[in-house]
Amino acid sequence: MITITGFKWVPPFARGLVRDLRVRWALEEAGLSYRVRLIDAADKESVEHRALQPFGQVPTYEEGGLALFESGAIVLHIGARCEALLPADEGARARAVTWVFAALNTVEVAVQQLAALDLFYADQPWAKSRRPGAAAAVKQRLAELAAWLGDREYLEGRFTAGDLMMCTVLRILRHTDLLDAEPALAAYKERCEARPAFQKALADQLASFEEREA
Ligand SMILES: N[C@@H](CCC(=O)N[C@@H](CS)C(=O)NCC(=O)O)C(=O)O
Repeated sequence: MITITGFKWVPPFARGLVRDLRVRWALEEAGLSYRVRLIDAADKESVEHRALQPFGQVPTYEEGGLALFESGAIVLHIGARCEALLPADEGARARAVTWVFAALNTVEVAVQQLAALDLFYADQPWAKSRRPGAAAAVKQRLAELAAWLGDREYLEGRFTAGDLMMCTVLRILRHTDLLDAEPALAAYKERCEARPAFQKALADQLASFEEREA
């Protein structure tokens, strides 16, 4: 049985964004059954959790004797068992992997810097002065991504793990209006979110928070 980790509770601004969503979504696309171990702030500092995730974060993935961390690595591992995530054709597969890295290493870097300023440090004077530059960097990445997407439905024409990852990165911008400037990109994000596997993953993540508050 596959076991992944998520958080027992996060503040409302983070719900639906916690990165176990990526893993849940990939597992749903792959039709693999799994259980979710929900952890709290104390658990994430435990020796047991640090052995799974050296940085004390979620998600993690365990199956048999294998333990993985980093959402990108986990999604690619699941993708190896799911043609909907990683195409069988070698070249198409390499392109899908390329987009996973682009999402995490080129787009998320800019998006996360802005999100950190807005969501964690908004009241700090240094954050206020850095925000215009951070927003400009995101706008540039969004424009570049939109230019690539053009009239494609997905980054490589068909849905892949690259779209899964890119969609979850774009979702981090939901507290801003930056995606409004790129309607094709907003529509692309919504197309990815309309997938039944995403809907199930999101509903399950949100349900675990709601259950705790009921
Ligand atoms: N690069 C990691 C980032 C994981 C990450 O940032 N996880 C957040 C939740 S979305 C977390 O655990 N934050 C708590 C912490 O960093 O202490 C991945 O993609 O798995």
